[in-house]
Amino acid sequence: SSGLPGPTRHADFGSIEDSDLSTFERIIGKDYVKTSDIETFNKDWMGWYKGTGKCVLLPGSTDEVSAILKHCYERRLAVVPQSGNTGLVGASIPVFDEIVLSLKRINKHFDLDPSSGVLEVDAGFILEEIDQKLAADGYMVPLDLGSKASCLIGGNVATCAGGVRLLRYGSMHSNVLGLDVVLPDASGSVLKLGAALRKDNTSIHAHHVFIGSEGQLGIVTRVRLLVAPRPTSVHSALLGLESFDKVRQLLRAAKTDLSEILSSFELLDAETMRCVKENTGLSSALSSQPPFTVLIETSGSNSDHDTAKFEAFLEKCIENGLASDGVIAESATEANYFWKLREMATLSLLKDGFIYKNDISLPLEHFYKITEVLRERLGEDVIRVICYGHVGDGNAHINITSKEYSQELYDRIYPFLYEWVANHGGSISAEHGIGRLKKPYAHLGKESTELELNTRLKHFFDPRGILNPYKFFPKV
Ligand code: FAD
Ligand code: 2HG
Ligand code: ZN
Repeated sequence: SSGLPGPTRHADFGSIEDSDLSTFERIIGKDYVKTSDIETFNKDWMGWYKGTGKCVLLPGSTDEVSAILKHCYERRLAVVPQSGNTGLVGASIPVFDEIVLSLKRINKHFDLDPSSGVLEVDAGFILEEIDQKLAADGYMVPLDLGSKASCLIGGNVATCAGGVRLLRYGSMHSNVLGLDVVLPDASGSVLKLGAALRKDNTSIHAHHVFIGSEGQLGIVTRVRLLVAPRPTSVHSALLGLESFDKVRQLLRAAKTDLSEILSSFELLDAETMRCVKENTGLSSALSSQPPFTVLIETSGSNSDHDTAKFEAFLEKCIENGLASDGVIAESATEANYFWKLREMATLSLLKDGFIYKNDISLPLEHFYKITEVLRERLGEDVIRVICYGHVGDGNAHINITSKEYSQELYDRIYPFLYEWVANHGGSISAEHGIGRLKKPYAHLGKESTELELNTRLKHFFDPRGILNPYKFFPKV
């Protein structure tokens, strides 16, 4: 719909017939087979893409997913798994008439072992809901994203979601201990991978293959997750810095001095702050307007200890000139305000019009350079080029906006930007994935042997190529 590059429908796929709908109604019940009012399932969060899916299925259990996939395999019907539909690479919606398989109703099983901190949970739980349920036992989910009120844990696994606390708790690969996965094969095989155990070296840990597989290898229906103790003492501060070199030095100092209590280190450049102010009215809590603002958070269990450590660190940063400005949150309300500024970066951009969204990893020595290069290259032809993100993990969100989609601008940004990133030792997708958006560039910076392995894995798990076609992994 936006003019972004698009594929053609695979000729060997079947088309949904009345007999298929009857089969689905037998498996999951008439109420959960939807063929009308399904527009929202066909539109991605960004509004870049619009699918023409004609049918949405809402199964309530792993067995129902298995029966659906068995039938789809027999009939070569293509299927798109969909969770919260908050993905940012156009991967969670149909391209043509693929069936949407929504995981929303698979949200009954929730079993926490409070002594080990291992949670076994159905894939259809909303991330924030899991977090709230865990609070009663003094735990929390070890990931936090701006989309937490809508995304589902199965979607987080399928995208290998990162977020604002990866720096402290590690990626989904660190915390997912096992998965139940349904395959799109002749029998709709149900794999029970890994265990509800922190340690288990009795197999090849195959669940990791499905983490970040973007719904193209199997459907995740249950997750075994290591959850984190909920901190009782959390502190946040905003610091202003005059150069990106100082941001790098500050990160190094925070890792050394704050050490085990450091839980977040997020960047907002001056253009991001301007965008948030112009488009939402929210002003920075800093009194100055420095080129870079860093949001630092600490989490621990002893407020006196953490406060002393944090304040000493912040004082030192001001005294030695690393930071030119700083403000500590004096209350939870103030801390929430700092986080709102950070989360609003994504939402504030929507007001500009069309967004060329980029989620890249770069070695810190090159981290900010590409933002400057793009500003120079695109000049007045764009509304803005802004950079924010998880600088503590080397992850930059560079967003470029224009009033509406322009093919000419697209061609000036891509492949230039992604080639620059690959040539500087970076990744063209740090955490959002490849999906449909980045498929034309997925080979950049990758060895052909790795791309071939992806293709072989796709064929192994999805022999007819019916699961989430036209995206990241090619059909064989
Ligand atoms: P969906 O968007 O529904 O699906 C995403 C992909 O996973 C699709 O390919 C889909 O087919 C597949 N899929 C979904 N469920 C399953 C399943 N059960 N089994 C197999 N495949 C499945 N991402 C980050 O990494 N870090 C962030 O900080 C972050 N912040 C965000 C902030 C905002 C405001 C928004 C809108 C998005 C943000 N995202 C972020 C992107 C997005 O929220 C994540 O990618 C999230 O993990 C997607 O989860 P979802 O439930 O919405 O999945
Ligand atoms: C974030 O970190 C999300 O806020 C979204 O990953 C990034 O808006 C973006 O580009
Ligand atoms: Zn992010």
